[in-house]
Amino acid sequence: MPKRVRVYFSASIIVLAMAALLAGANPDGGKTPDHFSERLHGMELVTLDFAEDPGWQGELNQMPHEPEMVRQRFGWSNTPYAGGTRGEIGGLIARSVTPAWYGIEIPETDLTKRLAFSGKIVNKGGGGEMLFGYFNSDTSGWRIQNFCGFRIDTEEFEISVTTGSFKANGLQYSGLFARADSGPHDFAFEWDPDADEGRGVLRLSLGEEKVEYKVGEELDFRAEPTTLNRLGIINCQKSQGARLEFYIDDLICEYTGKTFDFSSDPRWESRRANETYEENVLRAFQDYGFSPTNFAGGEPGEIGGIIWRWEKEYGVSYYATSVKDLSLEMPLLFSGFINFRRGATDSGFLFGFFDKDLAYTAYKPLGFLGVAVEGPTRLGHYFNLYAAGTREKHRPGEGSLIQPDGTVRHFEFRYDPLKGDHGTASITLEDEITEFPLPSHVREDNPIFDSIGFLPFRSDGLSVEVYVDDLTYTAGKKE
Ligand SMILES: [Ca+2]
Ligand SMILES: [Ca+2]
Repeated sequence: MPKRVRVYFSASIIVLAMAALLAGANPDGGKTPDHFSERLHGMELVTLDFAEDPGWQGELNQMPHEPEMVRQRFGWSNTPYAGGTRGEIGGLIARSVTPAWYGIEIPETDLTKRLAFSGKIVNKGGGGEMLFGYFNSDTSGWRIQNFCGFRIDTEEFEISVTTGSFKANGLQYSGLFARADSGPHDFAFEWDPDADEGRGVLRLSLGEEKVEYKVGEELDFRAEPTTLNRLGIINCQKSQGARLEFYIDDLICEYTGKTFDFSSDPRWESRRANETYEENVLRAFQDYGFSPTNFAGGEPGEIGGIIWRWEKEYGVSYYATSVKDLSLEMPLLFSGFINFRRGATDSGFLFGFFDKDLAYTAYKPLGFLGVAVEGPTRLGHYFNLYAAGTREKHRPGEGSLIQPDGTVRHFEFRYDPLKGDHGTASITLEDEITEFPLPSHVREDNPIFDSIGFLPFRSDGLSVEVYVDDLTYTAGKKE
């Protein structure tokens, strides 16, 4: 991950921001009258800097667990499994959220260039998965940020590209490629940025099979910031799991023109590729709540952590504090700073006002008003409205995009009951404001909110790591 300067927000700046809000500052800079701030005068606002544990209530939010040992055993191997002469790369690779890789440095490149490599490969099975291709030594994640190559497991094969801005696309399929008993095979991978009228095509051949995939129907992947500086093997950074055994030989890196028969140890760089380490981020073990860290604000102490997607059957999971009978007839607000440190395809969370009794009565939470962070693979994660009455949810398709890049961002959620036909939510993320008129069915249900805080999304899936600090929220009506 590139180092970023952490913006240091002092308490006084927050007070000024609040003063501006109460004075009637508008998202558009105050050009139009905004009575929201006047209406807020009747409401009690609470601001927390989380310097100490605020004593919020939690259910299954922090689940003590033993770490699991991850044993990575991949790199150069003095074996002949992939079909070439003795000496190859590969071994046993385990899934874990913690990155492990083995690769060779290449001159920095991006997706405007043709990127290709070929060789021999054998998939010996075992149940895990691995990625091979061009990547960036400083990035991680699932899907891995800055990647161009393929992924194999024991059931499917995937060719894919992910930009530095977390936009991903690719093709998954099963068949000969994935079968552990079918190799070794010759393979050739290619990213052709000029094909399909410049939108970019991924190609792969393996043995007799050939596939081609057009990635750029909705997005110009070449125009997105992407930095690739290694070619090699990376573990799949999902939750922990079984190990895949595979080997690659007679590799040709077409980008540098180098060939490798691996007859002797090439001494490529590695990170945890031949180590045994403790993995604490384990699937379905929630670990969010008060945290003494300072990822999201200037002073230590914040709320958040690791939030897994979740099944109703696992029980109720939340971390929240009480608010006093808030409803959609009242102006509502929460704001603060957020650091979305790690995200994955098929991960997300909710933050906002909710009704504890209703939140878990349905597949998707009911009785909720706030923000959902979730999104489609090809674009990343949206910072989006999630509103639900007592009968059904309302989740519009688009909001601001938020990247899981470790940046501190300011956010504000306003709900104005008098704006639009049925009330309007305005969500600000940094300098981007999105307005969402509420649908009539949510307003008519008029859910009552007794809590504000974090809720996991359903259903079962992967995790995010996220922190919130210097939170201001509507806690009730003034007495
Ligand atoms: Ca060899
Ligand atoms: Ca703090």
